[in-house]
Amino acid sequence: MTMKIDYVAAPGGALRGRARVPGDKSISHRSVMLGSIAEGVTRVSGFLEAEDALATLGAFRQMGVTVEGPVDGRMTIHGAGMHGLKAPSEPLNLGNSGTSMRLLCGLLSGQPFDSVLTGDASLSRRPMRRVTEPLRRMGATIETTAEGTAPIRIFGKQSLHGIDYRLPVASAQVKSALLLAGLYAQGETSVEEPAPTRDHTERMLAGFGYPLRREGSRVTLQGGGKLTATELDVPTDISSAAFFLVGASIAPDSELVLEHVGINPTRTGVIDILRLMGAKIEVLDSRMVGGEPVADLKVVSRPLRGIQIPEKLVPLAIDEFPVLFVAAACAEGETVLTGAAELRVKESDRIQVMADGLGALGIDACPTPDGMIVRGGRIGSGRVASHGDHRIAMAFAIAALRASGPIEIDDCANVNTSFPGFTELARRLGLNVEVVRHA
Ligand code: SPQ
Repeated sequence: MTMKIDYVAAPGGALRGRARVPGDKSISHRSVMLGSIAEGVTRVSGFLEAEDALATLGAFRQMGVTVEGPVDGRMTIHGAGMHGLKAPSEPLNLGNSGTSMRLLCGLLSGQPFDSVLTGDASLSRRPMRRVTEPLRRMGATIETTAEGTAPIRIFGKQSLHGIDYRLPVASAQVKSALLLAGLYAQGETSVEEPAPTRDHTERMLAGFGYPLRREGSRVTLQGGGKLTATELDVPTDISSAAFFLVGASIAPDSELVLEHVGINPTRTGVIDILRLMGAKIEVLDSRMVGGEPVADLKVVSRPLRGIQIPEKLVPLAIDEFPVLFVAAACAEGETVLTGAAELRVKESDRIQVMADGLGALGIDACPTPDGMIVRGGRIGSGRVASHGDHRIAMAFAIAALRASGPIEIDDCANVNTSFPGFTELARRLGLNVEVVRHA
């Protein structure tokens, strides 16, 4: 019988001290993927040892790649080369991880063997046509269910050709899937995005010595090259740091320094949005680490005000909205989010689930088709459902810092997909959150 995990977060408290959150999830996935198809030995440090990145690692092990570790975030990948992956004998189960599934659709479309990708109930509901449709245009043979969801069956031995594709939605996962397929395609693959999205794939390909051209909103590569092994130091994940950036902003008397955080400009929308709301966040000691900008972030509590969130910041903060809605609930006045319909197709429908949870805690949160209107108020006590979504679970734990009574959060086991040790770290910094296990 599997154990269920709930959280009970006690009201009040302040966040103080210094902390290092775990490694960046997006970069960790990509380190395994590119390290596995590179020539030579890639050494990785700072790897995120959480379920999502470990699902990617497990998939490459099933395809014959030898990896030592990870131990304390250190891992050695013995690259199999562009054409060295082996046919997996069983379906590749990617758990809860959309990034693993979508990026692998691209990479596996170019292999000489067949493969099947599966996931948990949440991943099996998420839309996959956004990757399978352009991959078919590149010559891939790839099947989904009639609803366009997993399981996904990819037929190997297809000859791929490059395409020139404009993304209909701003998505780093679709862009990355097409670039990974493009490595195996004849000719050039170009992807143009309607708004900037995280560019870790492009940066890391360059780090592995693979030439690519970036012109404005378009990135282009030529198939048939090779990747050369390298050393990678994964920064800590700004999407995990975000919980504490909001927590320390809303809890009076807080002062926190978060160390070695990735501040790639395609990920820092959360800092910009919080600053527009009046937060005090300082970026200290900015430096480059392995092709990615990194800094220490100092945050001190400040009263927040409601804002209209600029739509251009939405893709740059896409995973931070659950906790940004908590910031909005603590702000003076109304916060309005538009242009964020993508939130409805994440691990849960993050608009509806957050509106329901905030509503249960007495906050006026009105969901709209592509966003939410949140009126700041007094957060009450109550029970909320995370729907198995890691970011919802952590967001409501943070909300307790300003609640009038305890907040009980259902179904929090998936916090381990992105942030192992969240409750321990939160307690050390001053948030009193307990884990309750039951059958
Ligand atoms: O991997 P998964 O499940 O899709 O994870 C999420 C998250 O909240 O951790 C989204 F639910 O992050 C995505 C992010 O939303 C990770 C990602 C990436 O690494 O390329 C890109 C974003 O998704 P998208 O659909 O906008 O490309």
